[in-house]
Amino acid sequence: MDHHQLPPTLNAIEAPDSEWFFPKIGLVAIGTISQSILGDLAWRLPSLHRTMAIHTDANALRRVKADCKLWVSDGKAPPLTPQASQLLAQSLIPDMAEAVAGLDMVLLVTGMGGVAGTGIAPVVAQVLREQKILTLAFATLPFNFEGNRRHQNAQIGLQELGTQVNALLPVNNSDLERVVEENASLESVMNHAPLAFIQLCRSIMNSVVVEHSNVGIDFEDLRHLILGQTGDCAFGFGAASGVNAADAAVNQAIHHIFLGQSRLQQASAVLVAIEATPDALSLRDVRSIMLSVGQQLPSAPPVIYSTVSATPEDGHDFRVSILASGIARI
Ligand SMILES: Nc1nc2c(ncn2[C@@H]2O[C@H](COP(=O)(O)OP(=O)(O)OP(=O)(O)O)[C@@H](O)[C@H]2O)c(=O)[nH]1
Ligand SMILES: [Mg+2]
Repeated sequence: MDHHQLPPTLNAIEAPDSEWFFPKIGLVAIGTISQSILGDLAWRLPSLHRTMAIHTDANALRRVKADCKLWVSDGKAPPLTPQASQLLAQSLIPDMAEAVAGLDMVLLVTGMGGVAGTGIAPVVAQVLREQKILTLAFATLPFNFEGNRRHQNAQIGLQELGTQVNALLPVNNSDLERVVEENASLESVMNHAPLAFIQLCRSIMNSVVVEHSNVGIDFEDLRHLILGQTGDCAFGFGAASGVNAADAAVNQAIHHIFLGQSRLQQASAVLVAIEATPDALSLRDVRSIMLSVGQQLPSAPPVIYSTVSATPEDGHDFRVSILASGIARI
């Protein structure tokens, strides 16, 4: 044998398939928002292990597609307050625990301010925390025109939810009025933020499931560094094609209404997820995107990035999502 040639076993990396870690990710949608999330948005996520819908409204639950559905009810009258739905939810903790068992991460989606999501989401989050399942919660806050009562309930619900989850990503529905056209359909307005969240998760999931990415994210980094910060999260995104697409996309993301430069500047950790068509992605683009984000971060917090070579779903050449954590509540 040529002495330069090592015996094959010395160079071989012993990594049987069973030792690869592919996190099992579930999506739990609570209340009315489950209609849009589980209607046609969640299927855009790759490698979703389980979907679950939870609601007080049996008819609404019948209409959604989910691996598992939980009706929060005493079988008589529907609960009329968030407190009443919370009490009912508490009696279903064993069912919730069974439904989420074995998952490594959950994307929990709800709308705050009504009866179902506000009361039930903190209970689900508590179950997830007890099982040490990494939880990223996305919660919408009511439009301004929905009235004070709803806003007060929403703030209470958000507060309760925030203490139970690893990371909370609130989005103000009123901000939508500034990003969508005045005469856009109600459905497209309502879907805008949940869709953006799903697309953010798609980028993240493509990055933690190694086979889809060229620069991936370590699941433990996601758990401890990005989603483990004290404070809330915010995200922004941008998409562009053609000349200077990378710069255009990152600038849109930095200035996106859900994120806003001022919130990005407060971040104590940042994740930048880049999706681009394989022939559009160059090292120069990645460097330029990272420099643009870095310039917004005076205290130089840790920044993780991932790149996925795959045409973004909306057909653009580039999609950049920025998730900032450790920021003050909206
Ligand atoms: N952007 C967006 N916001 C939603 C959607 N569904 C609900 N919301 C918001 O979430 C808040 C709570 O939703 P509700 O339907 O009032 O509450 P619920 O949790 O379903 O409970 P109920 O009072 O039983 O209907 C609403 O005030 C809306 O602002 C949605 O699909 N998209
Ligand atoms: Mg509702």
